[in-house]
Amino acid sequence: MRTAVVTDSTAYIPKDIRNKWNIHMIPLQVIFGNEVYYEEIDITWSQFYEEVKTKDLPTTSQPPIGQFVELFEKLSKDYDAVICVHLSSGISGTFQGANTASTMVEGIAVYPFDSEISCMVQGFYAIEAAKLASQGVDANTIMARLDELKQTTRAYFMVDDLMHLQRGGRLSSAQAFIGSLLKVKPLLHFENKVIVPFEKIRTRKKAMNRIADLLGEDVSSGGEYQAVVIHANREEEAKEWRNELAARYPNVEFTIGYFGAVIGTHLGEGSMGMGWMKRLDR
Ligand code: MYR
Repeated sequence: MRTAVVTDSTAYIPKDIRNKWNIHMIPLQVIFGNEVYYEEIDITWSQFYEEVKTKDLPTTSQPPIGQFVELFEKLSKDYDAVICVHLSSGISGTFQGANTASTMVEGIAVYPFDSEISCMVQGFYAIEAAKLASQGVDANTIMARLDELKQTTRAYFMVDDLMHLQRGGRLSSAQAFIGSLLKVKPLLHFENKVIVPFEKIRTRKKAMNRIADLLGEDVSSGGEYQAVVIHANREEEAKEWRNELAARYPNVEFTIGYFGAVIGTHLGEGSMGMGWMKRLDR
């Protein structure tokens, strides 16, 4: 069985890695007034954080169904199946779009996977899927392995200004609780596919230390982990943090990722987070 792997742009997998593992990418859109940009194609993360300095705040949009149908039809010429790994269905209609498109194509079996997260943590799933597909592992087995990985996945992040999440309607919590968070740096995470506050923490440094401790709890249970430090235009700070983390957890493989244009629209510049998952035993 020949299985293709598709993900969306919010996985923020660098192009050379996508090319290496033959991962196809469908872009989401970031919209400034009448100008529509396909992120990762028309606009990089660094260009995006420059643009928002001078323009009205943008909005975002999931890919149109036709884009999925077109890609699936193209892939059906060379593949029997396609696994498509998407950002959490609780924050975007992208996963649902892939589902709908799957009913509109023939000659290829489509397996949409709800990563229940986003950014490079979603990217880790796509890369693992692509590695397995390149070994000839069938699509059902790959989906089962991705579900296994989900049990070991965690991610926490903080924002500088909750306004962005509130404005986009992506913070799921009682209004009163959100009000009480405005004076602190709440640590956020995903629960049942949506973003909820995890803990109230007063300073950025304390929040980063808390995330590092949470990683430590998981790592101490054994197994090999991969982790990604994710930043919104704070590359130097992310590198410093990664170096501290790598010294503290020498058995974890760390990479640096970013909150690109679409996710950056909803989190705002200065956001920082980390996600991790166990490596598959092969
Ligand atoms: C759309 O318009 O469909 C895209 C909506 C994206 C919402 C993004 C909300 C923030 C996600 C934070 C991810 C953090 C991962 C570690």
